[in-house]
Amino acid sequence: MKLFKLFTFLISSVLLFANVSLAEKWDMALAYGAGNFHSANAAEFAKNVSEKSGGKLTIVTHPGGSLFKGGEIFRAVRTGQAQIGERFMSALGKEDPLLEIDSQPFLATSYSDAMKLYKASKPEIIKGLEEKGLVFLYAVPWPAQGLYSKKEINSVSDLKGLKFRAYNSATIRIAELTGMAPTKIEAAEISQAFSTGAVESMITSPTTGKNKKIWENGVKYFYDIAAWFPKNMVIVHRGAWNKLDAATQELIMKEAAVAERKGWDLSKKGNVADKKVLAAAGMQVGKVNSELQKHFQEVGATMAGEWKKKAGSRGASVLAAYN
Ligand code: PCA
Repeated sequence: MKLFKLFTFLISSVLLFANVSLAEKWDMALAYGAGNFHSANAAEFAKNVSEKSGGKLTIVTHPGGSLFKGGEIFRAVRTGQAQIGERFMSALGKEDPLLEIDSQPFLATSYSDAMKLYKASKPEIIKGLEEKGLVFLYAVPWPAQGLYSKKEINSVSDLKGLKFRAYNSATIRIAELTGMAPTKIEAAEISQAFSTGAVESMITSPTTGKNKKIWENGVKYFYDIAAWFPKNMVIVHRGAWNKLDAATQELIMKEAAVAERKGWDLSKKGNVADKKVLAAAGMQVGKVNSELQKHFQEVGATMAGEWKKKAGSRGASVLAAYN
């Protein structure tokens, strides 16, 4: 026993002296399929960090919810079950209302406004995550959100009673204020929900419709409302982060900035290209008419008021910085 203790003491002294930190391996939980641009971008980020860290850190990606499902990832990273993960920010409004600022309808309706809103909200969001023991790395938006429907929508009354797939509190609220019947369903279950008839409409990006081949489930219409650009964020467990040396931490932040830039570019490209894919697959791709546009704008105004109440003075100062 004494000999063993002496041995471990000697080994750790040598390692300390040589400044060798033991190699770390991180599991990166991703909710969306490997073919999704967010997942592909994360895979490239992981590969770059792994290759450049000189063997100090290997990041292994687990796309398609194979390690943790979308709804579990935030908790998994918070508790350190996964060292790193990506999560749809606006599904976390109960954790912090600031995280759902990017799903408020008509607050930011272009990529440049979405970037402005991101910059204005980022410091408060990072602070909120830090208080929960998380390190924020980067965030990338989905393309503009539009309305999918099995049947043609020409008026607000056409929407009444529709079984609607929601992905966060904001889309649930839109459904309620419109008279639709919302059910919260993660992206992984979209195809099944439409094919079984559990839902018949949803609001999401052309990219998600494309990835799910939504036209194969009887969805014929896509209306480009383009009222918000919700983001995914990549976060790290603080304990895992603290095990890395400063150079590796610096490398991660550098590669995160690269991934963020690439991700925004990929999103912009998908915003144009993926609508074409929907149309080429035989879907009707267009805009909502002026009555519907007005309706969604009114819904957005109501929600803006509600969100301000929830987000309090932190929300107000972010909105002031944005405007
Ligand atoms: N796709 C994801 C989130 C936003 C988007 O465009 C989804 O539908 O769940």
